[in-house]
Amino acid sequence: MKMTFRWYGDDDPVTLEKIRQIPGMVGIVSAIYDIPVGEAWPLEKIMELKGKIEAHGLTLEVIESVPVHEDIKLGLPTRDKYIDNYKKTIENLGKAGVKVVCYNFMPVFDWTRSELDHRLDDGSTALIYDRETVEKMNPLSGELNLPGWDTSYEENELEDLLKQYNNLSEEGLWNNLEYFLKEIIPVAEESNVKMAIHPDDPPWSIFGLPRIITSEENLERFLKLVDNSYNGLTLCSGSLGVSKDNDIPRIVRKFGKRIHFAHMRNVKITEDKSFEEAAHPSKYGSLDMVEILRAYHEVGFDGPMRPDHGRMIWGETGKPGYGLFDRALGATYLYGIWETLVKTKK
Ligand code: CS2
Ligand code: MN
Repeated sequence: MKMTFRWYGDDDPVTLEKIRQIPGMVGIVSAIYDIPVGEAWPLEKIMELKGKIEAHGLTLEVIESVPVHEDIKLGLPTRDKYIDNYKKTIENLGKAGVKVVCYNFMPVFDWTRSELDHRLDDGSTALIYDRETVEKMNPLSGELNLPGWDTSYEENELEDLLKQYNNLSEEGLWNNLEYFLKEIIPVAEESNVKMAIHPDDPPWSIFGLPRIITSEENLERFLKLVDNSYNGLTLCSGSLGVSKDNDIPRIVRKFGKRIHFAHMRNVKITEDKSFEEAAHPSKYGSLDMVEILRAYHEVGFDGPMRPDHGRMIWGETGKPGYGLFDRALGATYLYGIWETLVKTKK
């Protein structure tokens, strides 16, 4: 396992200098943030990113994410142009030596929460998801703005986009995903870049939009769409783990070699379809983090792993879920468990 950390580029207050000082840290997960969704990423820009990271004694392990244009998810005739650009990006990433690309196939909205700074008993703040609040929310009102959401929509653009999804069922989304995979996976194999889809977060439909990367059964269906190891998973414990039906250690053991990237996050299920993000240690949430890591160890996982969202602690402010302190604590906690597993191996 290689311990990695997400870095949002030059504007991130969590600098590479700081990340480098986290014990056990070897790699960076990042992206190029100033290229509009759908355009190809030039090799020079990728090399520039890689150079910056390496100058700090770290390696560029994963690109998270190369976003998928909505026309691809919608299956519009214009998708082929965007798929060609996506292939070009994969080729360029391969040329730069990037081995893993994380992406997701969630219509319109990436990860969603109802509150970004919910105060927990210990005085820290965390991201939470309350089913009733989200059900009452109007995604067009702009009342919530999440770090993963595309905010570049012009007036009415978002509304029109949501309308286009009215006629798309889950099966329609599956078809569009299959079309996309059949195009890109051969290029990924050729470029030696492993594609790793991130599960939907939360793993159920929101705002009436279809979501399909949600369960063990659907992950299996996904992997069979193109049964090639370059078509793999980002296994995010926190995304899948908010549904009691998803047994994460079991999923890790089942899909083992098809998992190319591990996101470790603990979550506390507060009631059905409601949850709080918790500190990483098992005791604070609903997931058994040791069991999950034991499963990774058993399947011989040697890929990148990162602590996922953290709480805001010690007065830190910044991008919700992506401060330094709690994620650094998470990383060292995970690293400690891993060291124990390695050293006690019979
Ligand atoms: C989130 C997402 O759970 C997570 O890792 O922070 O933003 C995630 O990075 C994307 O959905 C991956 O495409
Ligand atoms: Mn994740």
